[in-house]
Amino acid sequence: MIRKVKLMDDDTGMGTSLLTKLTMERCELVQRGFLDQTDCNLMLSTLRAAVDHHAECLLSMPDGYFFPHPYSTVHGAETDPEAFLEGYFSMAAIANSLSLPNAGNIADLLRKKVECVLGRPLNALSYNETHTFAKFGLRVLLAGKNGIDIHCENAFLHQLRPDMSSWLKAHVDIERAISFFTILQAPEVGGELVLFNKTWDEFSVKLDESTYEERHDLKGSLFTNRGAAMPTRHPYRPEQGQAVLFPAAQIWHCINRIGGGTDRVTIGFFVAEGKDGNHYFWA
Ligand SMILES: O=C(O)CCC(=O)C(=O)O
Repeated sequence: MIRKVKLMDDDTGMGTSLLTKLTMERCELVQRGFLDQTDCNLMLSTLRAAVDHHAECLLSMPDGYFFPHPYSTVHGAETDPEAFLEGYFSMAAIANSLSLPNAGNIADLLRKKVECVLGRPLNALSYNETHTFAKFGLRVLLAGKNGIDIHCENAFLHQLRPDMSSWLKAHVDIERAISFFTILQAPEVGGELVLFNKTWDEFSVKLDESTYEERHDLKGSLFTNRGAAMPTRHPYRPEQGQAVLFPAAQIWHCINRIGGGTDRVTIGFFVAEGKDGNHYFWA
């Protein structure tokens, strides 16, 4: 069960204790004004130009697109898994190199701001110490579409390439990863992050064993069809510049349908403690 404790601005910079609350006590943090309007708009225009210029790095879906491809797409079912793995890291390198006009590297800027919130340094994650994972993911959810399926990150770990998932498990506490995202553009209606009172530990259903309809049913047929009680939901209304941190590996969650005429645009990454005691981030 989720301990329903919502942390607010005053809880930032608490270092280890905030990370403990997020990972072990399964709290969430919502911080307003993490980015100001100027930062949001500058990131939006820079990233829109990058998306147009590097269309090959887009992962298009019926409800929106991600840039670059998220690590979760590196699974074992590709016809040429080696080329696919290299493809992921070359797209990651393109995103990692993007800079804002006169304001520096986007990934560095976000990392530094999240380090201030968490009170801990964050290190980029490098696969086999040679290939750096993407340091952020841009997620554009289209107006009038369905948002993001009900999921928790642990529900698709089994789909990753076996060598990548065993590497991740050996290097970071991936099963207790937290997600950070900030809202660059809020929709007029909908687009809430919805946290269910269900965790992976108590309800472990693999995502590829569920239907699209179940994964978009906020009433929770994903849970009730498998004998679990009707879930309760905690929605968080999106606001431009707001940052959200929550235990995404464990807590079942989704992004509600995007109403109105404005796309929902976020940028974020995952954070987990490394087996060496440092903290790492990737997308
Ligand atoms: O709104 C976002 O950027 C993604 C939220 C989410 O589903 C996640 O972080 O796992």
